[in-house]
Amino acid sequence: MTTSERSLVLVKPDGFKRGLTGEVLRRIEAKGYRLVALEIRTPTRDLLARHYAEHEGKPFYETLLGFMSSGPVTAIVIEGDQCIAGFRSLAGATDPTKALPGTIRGDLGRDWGMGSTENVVHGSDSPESAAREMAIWFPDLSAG
Ligand code: D4T
Repeated sequence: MTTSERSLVLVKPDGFKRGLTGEVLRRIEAKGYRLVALEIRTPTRDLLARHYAEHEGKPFYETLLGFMSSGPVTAIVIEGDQCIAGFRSLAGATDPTKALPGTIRGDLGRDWGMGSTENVVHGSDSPESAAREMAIWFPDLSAG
């Protein structure tokens, strides 16, 4: 049985600035996931407050929003069998220093000591998060 699904991926401002969008797309396509939508934009604080609503009030919230609104990001919708969990595996652990080699964060990220976790990419963590995040970043995208 296939369980084709969609996930929201972001190449965060650190990854965009370092020219890593192509490398992230290469890994997504090499894995066999399909690109459904792609847009470069600098997110507003309002959009980020919706995206990171679950983290409001946490100690890292303000630095996280400051970092994520600091420049362009590449927002991508991917599609494929179990691509939500699959992309999380490709991305690796949240802390780029601890992320395993072979993963995007393990190969391309490290702790830059900027006060915020600059870990190259974001990927939705559940079907519910994916639906919520795609509605925020790509409100005109049809569910199909
Ligand atoms: P995202 O959501 O960006 O894909 O990352 P994760 O799913 O791997 O991690 P998360 O939701 O727990 O954290 C969201 C975002 O906040 C930053 N962060 C997180 C941070 O700056 N300091 C912290 O202590 C934590 C836990 C990094 C990712």
